[in-house]
Amino acid sequence: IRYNIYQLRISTSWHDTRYSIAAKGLTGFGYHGHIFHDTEIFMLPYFTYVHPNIARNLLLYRYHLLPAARAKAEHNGFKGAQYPWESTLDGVEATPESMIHPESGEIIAVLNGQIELHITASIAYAVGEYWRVTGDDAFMQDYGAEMLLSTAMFWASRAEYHPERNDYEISNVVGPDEWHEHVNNNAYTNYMARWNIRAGLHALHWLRTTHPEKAEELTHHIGLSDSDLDLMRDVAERMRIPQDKNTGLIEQFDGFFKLAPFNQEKYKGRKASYQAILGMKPVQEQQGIKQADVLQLLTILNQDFDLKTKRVNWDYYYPITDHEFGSSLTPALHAILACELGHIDTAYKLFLTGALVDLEDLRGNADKGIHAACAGAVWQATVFGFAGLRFTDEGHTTSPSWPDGWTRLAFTCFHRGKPISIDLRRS
Ligand code: IFM
Repeated sequence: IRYNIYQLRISTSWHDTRYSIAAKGLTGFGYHGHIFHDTEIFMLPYFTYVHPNIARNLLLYRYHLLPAARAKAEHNGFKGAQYPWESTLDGVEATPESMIHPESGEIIAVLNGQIELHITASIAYAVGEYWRVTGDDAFMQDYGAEMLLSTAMFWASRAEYHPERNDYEISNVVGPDEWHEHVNNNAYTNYMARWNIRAGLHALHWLRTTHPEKAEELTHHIGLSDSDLDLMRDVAERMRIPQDKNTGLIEQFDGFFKLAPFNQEKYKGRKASYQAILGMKPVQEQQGIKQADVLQLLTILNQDFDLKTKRVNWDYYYPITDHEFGSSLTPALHAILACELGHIDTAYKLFLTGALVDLEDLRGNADKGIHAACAGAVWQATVFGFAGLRFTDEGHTTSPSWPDGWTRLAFTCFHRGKPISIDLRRS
């Protein structure tokens, strides 16, 4: 755990707000130093809870790049701000258009820069979490509200009205599971987009109540009209979320359940990802997935879902995810839900897969640099998973799950500026 925290910590600056943390930190040339949702979803929680001033710096990096995000939205015919999937110093989309697949050697088109949209909501989510945990109203007033509203405007203009269903959809995207491209209504993207719009509306309401002149200035600055606000409310109200009302099962995207079923057992002893074994097209025709998608949603918006919904989705998606050779991002993240659902042995196995990814070079690619998102997920698995820490408006709660041999878990986090020392003993 300390090794992973060390990797996070050495990648940041105490003062500088001009850059963020690359997928490989500062340790290697993998992904060319580019910055992904890895930072906001996987690493930022550590900083928000433990070093809020660094979290603020990392969010300011995104704030400074709003002009580029606005230009990207405008270029694509949308309003507001659309952040790039891969970002560098200038915030211009830096995703390559094609690449040689590291395992299969195939030349594959990289569509993420064009259609992996959820990064915009990831950044908004990180702003929202920072505000909730730190209570830093000054940040919200000066920067956060603008980020939340500008990104909310993007989603409202990107969503497409579907007259027969009288709802809004988001078509032609890639969700976190990057093995399924050009999908419609990826549940993660739609849900996060709706969350983003609601967070923007909430921030505006807060600003109008607490600093009306600032709210006026901001709406003018970002060109937010009353009709934009009406649209935002309507999209938030009618966003399509593909979920079975009775069972709570969420369909990863329209048509996912119609794809061929996937059986991991068939590939026991394999030495590569399902995508490398099967090839790009066949993998798209099956339900095997690269990384947490629906389960990532249930983990990061934990409080939105009840236990029954978490269980039914876990039972469906956990067995069809490539935990071994898919993405390094999610095994440790899965440990949080596994703890909540009482699967402690599985949680511990997933946690070790994350904790040792670089120390034991489990994926054979540590020469390209460390897996920084995974390092963040290891911290989250420890604190949100095994300790079960949750911050609420009333304070905090813990709900420990003890892997064999663990007897104590102690750490300090900050809640609204106050240090909270947690010391859990198994006895
Ligand atoms: O951002 C990730 C993505 O979720 C999966 N592929 C690798 C990227 C960089 O780590």
